[in-house]
Amino acid sequence: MRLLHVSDWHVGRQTYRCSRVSDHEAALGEIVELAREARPHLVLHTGDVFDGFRPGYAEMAFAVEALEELAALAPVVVVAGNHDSPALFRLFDRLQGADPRIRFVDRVRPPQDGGVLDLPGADGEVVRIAFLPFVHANRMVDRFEDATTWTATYSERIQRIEEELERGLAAGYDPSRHVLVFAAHLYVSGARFSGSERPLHVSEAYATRLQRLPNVSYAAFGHIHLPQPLPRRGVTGRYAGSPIPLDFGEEREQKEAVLVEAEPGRPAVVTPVALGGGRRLRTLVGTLDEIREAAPTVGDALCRVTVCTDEPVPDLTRLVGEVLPAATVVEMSEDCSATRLEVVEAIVDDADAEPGFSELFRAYLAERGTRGARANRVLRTFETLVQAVEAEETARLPDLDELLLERVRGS
Ligand SMILES: [Mn+2]
Repeated sequence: MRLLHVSDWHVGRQTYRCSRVSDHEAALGEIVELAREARPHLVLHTGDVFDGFRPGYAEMAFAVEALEELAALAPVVVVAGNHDSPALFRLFDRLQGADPRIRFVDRVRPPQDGGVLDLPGADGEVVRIAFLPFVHANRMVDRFEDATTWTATYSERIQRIEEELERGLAAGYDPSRHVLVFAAHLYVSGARFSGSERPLHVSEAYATRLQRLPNVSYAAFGHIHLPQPLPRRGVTGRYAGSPIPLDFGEEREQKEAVLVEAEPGRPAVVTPVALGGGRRLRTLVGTLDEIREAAPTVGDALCRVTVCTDEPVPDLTRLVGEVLPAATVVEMSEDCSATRLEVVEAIVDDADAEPGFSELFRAYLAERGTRGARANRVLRTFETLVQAVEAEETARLPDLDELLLERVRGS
């Protein structure tokens, strides 16, 4: 049998408030095209269909349409990720009726209650899949646990669930007929991140081991956005990763979907298939001339741009737009040497003393600069204000109007 494994679509995602609809259209179009060519017997989505817990109607329609296009080619099973709403998945599942073409697995269930499913493969084969949707650390998985295990670590609890699912996979297992698959939305310790995963949900508290992963032909994992094999020798499985780069941490990642050829009693053959993944993301830092030189390689990428200047340049946003005509600039900043404090003197006499407001502000300006006005004037004004507050008097800032004007001209 042939399996198409996809994951982490994050439909509805914005990058720096820039819609990613066109990128999702391109990437999901590629996935549907790949399914048309490869003719899988099953499509498995390992979670985070949506970016938000309450997706908008347009996003729901968009994702469901993509799943329907896949379902026209093969049955589809979707496992809930940490970004997905289990309640919404339950509702979607209910609307499918008794013999659904698209199944939504909302949460961890015991094997006999939907935790393990038998689906038809090719030539009388049976694809037997165990599901491990995302488990929040603070939720009870009551049907798996008695009260004595509530204090176990997340990893230990997941291990118990995996053991239970393994018993379900093994019940009546026929090596000449059954292909075993494990589908999870889970962080496995040792996997490399993209940086766009929700930080808490890839923290050490959520790290699990693959010690007790059921012995399956293929383990389909979601949650980590960088496509990669599972971090353990002897386990055949992959994180399919997200189909588009979701954030600037993923600039250089090759996105993919995974095709798996599996036969009963044989190791699976796993083939990652490269996806174009919509527009690329680029971070550009340099002088305007350097950015102009890089322009041919930038194309229609989403860009984060830092322009290095000697003096504040008015109208910089327009100038950058002119040198990168096809790009979408989602963030623009100016690194201007005149607005940075060049010399940071050690003013603190007593090394153990806490730094005062002036020292902290000076350090901030030295690091971040200002948005146009000269740094020394900004620092002087700030110090005048601090002194006025300390002396409980009204500050006189004869300089302020001029300073604001300078800032306006500068930006
Ligand atoms: Mn995700």
